[in-house]
Amino acid sequence: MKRLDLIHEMEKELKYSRFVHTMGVAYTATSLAMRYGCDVSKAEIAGLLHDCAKYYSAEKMESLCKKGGIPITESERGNTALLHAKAGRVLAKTQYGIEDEEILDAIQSHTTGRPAMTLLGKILFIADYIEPGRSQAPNLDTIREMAFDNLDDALCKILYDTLFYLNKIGKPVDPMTKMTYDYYMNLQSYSD
Ligand code: DGI
Ligand code: FE
Ligand code: FE
Repeated sequence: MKRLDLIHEMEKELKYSRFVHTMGVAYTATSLAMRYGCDVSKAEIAGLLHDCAKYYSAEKMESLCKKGGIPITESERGNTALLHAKAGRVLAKTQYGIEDEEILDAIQSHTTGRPAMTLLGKILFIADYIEPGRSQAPNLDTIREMAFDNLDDALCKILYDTLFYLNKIGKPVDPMTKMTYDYYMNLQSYSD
């Protein structure tokens, strides 16, 4: 699907505030791609499609994952906040014709992250957190500056703040979020 068609599809598919968030993620991801030498067009597509499954029911998300051959973990079952990322991967491929595995992987990991993400994966994960429409998360000014200075520092800070926030509101941390955090904190301590 062409760039303008994808944007038009998202405009039709998502509610207005989610569409504006989506555009914010797309241009933040492209800015980070320019900064770090990642494919700008792939970053834009990943940004445009990352939340494409956001408004499906949990049942529909689960059936999409099944159709796409993507296993669901116990902690994901019934949890749309987590499932929309995996379901989004399947929809990006089947509905929007995306074949690029790196884009599909980035969409799949955009909520929890995963160990050893590609540059595109990290960029999408970070862009989703810092796009201009976000205002609730703590330390946003610092993290936004960090993202254009040292991508892995920004990644660790986001993961740390996310774990802290989930603990504070008493939501269970998905094992993948914890694994991602451990993986990147470990890398940081070796590079110091
Ligand atoms: O889809 P967005 O709102 O743009 O952002 P997102 O895909 O990063 O989803 C954020 C939501 O996901 C937010 O409600 C917190 C939730 N979340 C992120 N990591 C975890 C999590 N929820 C649980 N239970 N466990 C996690 O590890
Ligand atoms: Fe999302
Ligand atoms: Fe998002």
